Amino acid sequence: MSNAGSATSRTSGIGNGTAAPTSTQEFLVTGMTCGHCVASVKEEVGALDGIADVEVVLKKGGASRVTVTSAAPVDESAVRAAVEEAGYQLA
Ligand SMILES: [Cu+2]
Repeated sequence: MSNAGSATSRTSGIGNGTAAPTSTQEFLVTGMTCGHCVASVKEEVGALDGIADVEVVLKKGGASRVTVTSAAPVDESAVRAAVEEAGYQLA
């Protein structure tokens, strides 16, 4: 698996090496305007394999921050597809 990610995704290192299997990635999503948008994105992204949690900080008319927590890093292309399925775009 390659790490051909983007500047908007990263794997968190909580500072103590190998113990924590949890990956946190952030994505910026445009086009969201309300709680329904947030719910749609959470539902679609949350349905991806291995996703433990999806947090969305809504920014109306801008790029909303979507934080994805999972056991292992998730392919950006999978997140992009899920976001587009919900009707929005990765910034
Ligand atoms: Cu909405």
